[in-house]
Amino acid sequence: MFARLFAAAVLAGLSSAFWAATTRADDPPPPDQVPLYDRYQATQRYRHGGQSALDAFDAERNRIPGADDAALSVEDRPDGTRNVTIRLEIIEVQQEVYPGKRVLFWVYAPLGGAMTSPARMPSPTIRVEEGDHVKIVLYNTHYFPHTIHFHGATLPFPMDGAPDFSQVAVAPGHQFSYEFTAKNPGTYWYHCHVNPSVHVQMGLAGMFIIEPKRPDNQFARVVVGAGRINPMAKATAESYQGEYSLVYQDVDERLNRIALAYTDTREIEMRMHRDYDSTQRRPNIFLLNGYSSPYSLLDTPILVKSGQVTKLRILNVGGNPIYFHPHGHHPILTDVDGDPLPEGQQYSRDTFEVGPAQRIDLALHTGEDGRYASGPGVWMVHDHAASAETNSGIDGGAMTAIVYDGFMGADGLPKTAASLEPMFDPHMYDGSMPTFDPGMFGTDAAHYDAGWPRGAPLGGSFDYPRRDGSDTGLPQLDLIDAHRHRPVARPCAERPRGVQVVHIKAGTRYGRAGETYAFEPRRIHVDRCTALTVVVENTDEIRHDFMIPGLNPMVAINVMGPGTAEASFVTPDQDVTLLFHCHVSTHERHGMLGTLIVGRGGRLDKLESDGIVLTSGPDGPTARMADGPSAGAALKPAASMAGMPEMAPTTGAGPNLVHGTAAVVSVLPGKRQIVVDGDAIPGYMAAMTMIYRVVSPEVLNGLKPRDRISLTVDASNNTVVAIKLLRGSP
Ligand SMILES: [Cu+2]
Repeated sequence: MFARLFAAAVLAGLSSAFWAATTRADDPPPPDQVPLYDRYQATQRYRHGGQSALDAFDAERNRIPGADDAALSVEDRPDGTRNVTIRLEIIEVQQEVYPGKRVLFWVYAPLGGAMTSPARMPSPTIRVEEGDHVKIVLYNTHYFPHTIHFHGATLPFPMDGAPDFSQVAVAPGHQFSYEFTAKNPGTYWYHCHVNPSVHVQMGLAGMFIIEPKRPDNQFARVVVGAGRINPMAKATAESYQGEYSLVYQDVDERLNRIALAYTDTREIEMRMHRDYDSTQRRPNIFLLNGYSSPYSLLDTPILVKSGQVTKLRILNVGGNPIYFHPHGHHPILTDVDGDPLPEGQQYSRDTFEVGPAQRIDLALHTGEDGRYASGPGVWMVHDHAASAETNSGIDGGAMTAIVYDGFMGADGLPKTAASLEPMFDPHMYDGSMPTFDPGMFGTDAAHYDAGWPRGAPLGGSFDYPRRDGSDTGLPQLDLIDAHRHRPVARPCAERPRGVQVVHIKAGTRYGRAGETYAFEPRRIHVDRCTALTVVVENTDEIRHDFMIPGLNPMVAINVMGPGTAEASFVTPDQDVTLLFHCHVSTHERHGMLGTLIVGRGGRLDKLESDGIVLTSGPDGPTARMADGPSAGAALKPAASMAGMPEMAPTTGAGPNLVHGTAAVVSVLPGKRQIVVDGDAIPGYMAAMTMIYRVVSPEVLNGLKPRDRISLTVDASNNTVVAIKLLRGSP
């Protein structure tokens, strides 16, 4: 059974010096030094093959960014087939689907690493080859039961993922392995089958592709999200020059809001599964590969050249049909629900209807052939259902474009007749911005609302559907808030005066009413300036990521259960109360946190004011203090702490500037915040998605999502003081 222990006191930044100093001999080496080849058996073709085999192999063995190495393994078998093991967990993500609109989703995600997860909408595109011995392990890290149903795939009954029918649904904290041999190449999908009218619509669905068998067929088995498939598997490359997976989904945001608005898991169950009536769902958001316009255009432009044929795999996850309409082109229908159509039954249309759960594969011919393709340009591709052409009723929707060679701009947006820049203004979608240039109506934006007649409507009053506009003020819960993770104390710099060991249990069995996951105990007393070993026993069959964010350097223990892992550090030489939590944000939100009281403890109010609410009720017993070895025997951690790079001062000191690079996720000038996918800043912060505060909104001027930036952070208060746009931004 898979039960890898992974323990490290992680300095934010994962500096290799720190790793070298604190990891034990049997610990894995730092992630950036792990050769990834061992996950695959290099084929003879790769060892002696040409460039294309090499490129394909490189793409296949690419690390899934943010995932644990165990998320995917591929092994050759003597009979020429392969064992493919994919480990998925369930993560709650908040995704900004169009400018200013953040929506909570549940997604399957490749097993995450320490403090990171490659989760996004839609759930990953999974690709296997005909004949593969597929094993997909579902780790239910979520607070509700879930399964995986491989829709359309031929597999044994116990693997059907139908709760109660073929299996007991996988309970929170547990795992289940779906094992089958991949048959019948084609485009399928997978989704949760527990309360599917809710769980599928929350995002628990992704594309599942079975590739035809070919010798030395190397391709990426797990594509995070969907979109461009590169490299193509061999059979596709025989007939096509490009390939895209296009996953459509409609969202009734009122459903998704429930999971964000409430924290008691009993209340979420009641409101989502009994109160919410899915027969009255009213989709207001329309996603292509997890985004709406204009982000969908940035995320999945269909890049083509004249004279090519591009394979489009289209899946409709939503509750209503989609009407796929590419401008200027008549693609040819080649496959329906995974089954290839005989040549004589293939046909072209300009609008394809795809019902819920259905898949179609299209051959998109590009160029100017006078019949199927109208020539180079930037051709809109959208769902022609009227509501699906909008973002909550305002022009937008599940839209992308066929972008010909030479029409893609350096900013990642196609070269269009007018600038697409205004589409990125959140005011466009909150109803506060006039649709057209006010000059057209003889006024300007400042006077637009003034002096209308506002008389009675002609023919008497009438009603019409209005956007409800109730979309402000959603908390951002799943992102890593730099402020909340700011250091409040640092280890004692002196030689520790004592040794303590604390044991913390983690798992579903420690949850109280309304919780799913919890630690026990939740309140731990330790002495000041003591060499402390924290032993985390995870009794679940999933991972927990114990973390003390306020300690500088941070302590994190990622432990796959059932199992035990530990880390050592020296407690601060001050009376302070530190929060510890599970870094899997869903676990923290629903109860998995506690306090480490150093000496007489200190105030926690600053941390609590950031949205963390400590669970009420009687606290558990204080930690059991083991009879530790003599002080001299356990000083290794202390010595390594002393060798740490200088960190941000805890209090009072002046600015301590650190520099890093990042990609912009979203810009929130009103809140003086920026959300970034940050690269690691050695000695300061690991690579992760972060919300930073900025010293002033002006710092954010001119920035837009996807810009590559360099940023200067005042580490003493985790505030961004300067941002520079990097050249060559996409
Ligand atoms: Cu956890």
